[in-house]
Amino acid sequence: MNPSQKQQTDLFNTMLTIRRFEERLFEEFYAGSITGFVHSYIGEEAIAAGVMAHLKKEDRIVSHHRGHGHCIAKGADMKRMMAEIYGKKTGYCKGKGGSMHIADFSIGMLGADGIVGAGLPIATGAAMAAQLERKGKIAAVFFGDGACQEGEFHEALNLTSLWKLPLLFVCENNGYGVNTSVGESFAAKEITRVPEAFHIAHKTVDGNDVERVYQAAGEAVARLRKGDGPFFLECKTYRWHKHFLSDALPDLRPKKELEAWKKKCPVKAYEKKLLKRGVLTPKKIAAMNARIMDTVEEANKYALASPLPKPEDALQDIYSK
Ligand SMILES: Cc1ncc(C[n+]2csc(CCOP(=O)(O)OP(=O)(O)O)c2C)c(N)n1
Ligand SMILES: [Mg+2]
Repeated sequence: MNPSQKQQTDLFNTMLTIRRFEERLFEEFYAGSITGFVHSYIGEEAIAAGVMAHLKKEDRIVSHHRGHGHCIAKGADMKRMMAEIYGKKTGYCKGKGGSMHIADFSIGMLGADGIVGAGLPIATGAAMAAQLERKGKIAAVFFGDGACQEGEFHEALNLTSLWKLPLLFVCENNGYGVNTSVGESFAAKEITRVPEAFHIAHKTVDGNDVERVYQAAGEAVARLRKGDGPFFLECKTYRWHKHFLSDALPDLRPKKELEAWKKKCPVKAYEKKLLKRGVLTPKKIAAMNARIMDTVEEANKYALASPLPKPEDALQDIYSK
């Protein structure tokens, strides 16, 4: 299923929005306005854009520690996202969650998680709820290659396969968990051998090619909505920045490898393709970029001007005391 011209423009717009949002965030982070953890999604934008293009507002997703792209693509409010990352009271979790805990149930974004693999059982539950609700809803879970080494991964594969739950597994295989490569840490070598053992249909695509992701996700979502059980989509990609912005550990990945992947920038590559096809023009791209920059700037100003939560509110809105 090929995207229409409007869908092509939307895919590009989503990727560019994620890129500009994070670039602005980095400026503030390095200027010292933001503290704590920020894991960058730059380089992996095509996955969130290509998958989310097939999800409805009521479909539920679960993200992971590198989750800004998923939030934006699912339609989260950028002001509340930015405020949360700044730790401000106007943020999605009133400033108590930060970058790794942005959730918006009203758009089906069930949240992100700092615990590697912890989103998988939550998403399994969301898929079970969708099955019980019988309204054709599905769930999707985003996780890294590193999460495939966790017990929850195998539990989620087992239960979703046994009970034919409508869960789309989206493995964002960027080749590394922090500085450890998949080859050094994963005995099965090819991740898809594992869902295969659980009789789960799967596909591996170039995660930097948004149309490849879009097509594969489209086929997967159609199967899920028909009730054919879970689907495993592996997207091969690469993160451009070190594990998290303030990480004291140096980036030990080979420089040449990073440079080669940067040449495969998902945003630039698609821009080139859409210009060649005549779907976009330099003028239209400039206008889109200006619109996105304005929205990002507005979100940043909102976050900067927002108050911090009060110390006496520390025990409010939490699940246990
Ligand atoms: C259960 C658990 N183990 C270890 C960590 C520390 N940790 C945080 S992110 C990460 C790497 C995760 O790699 P991957 O799942 O491939 O995601 P990526 O960062 O590459 O996007 C590790 C080991 C953690 N947060 N939770
Ligand atoms: Mg990884």
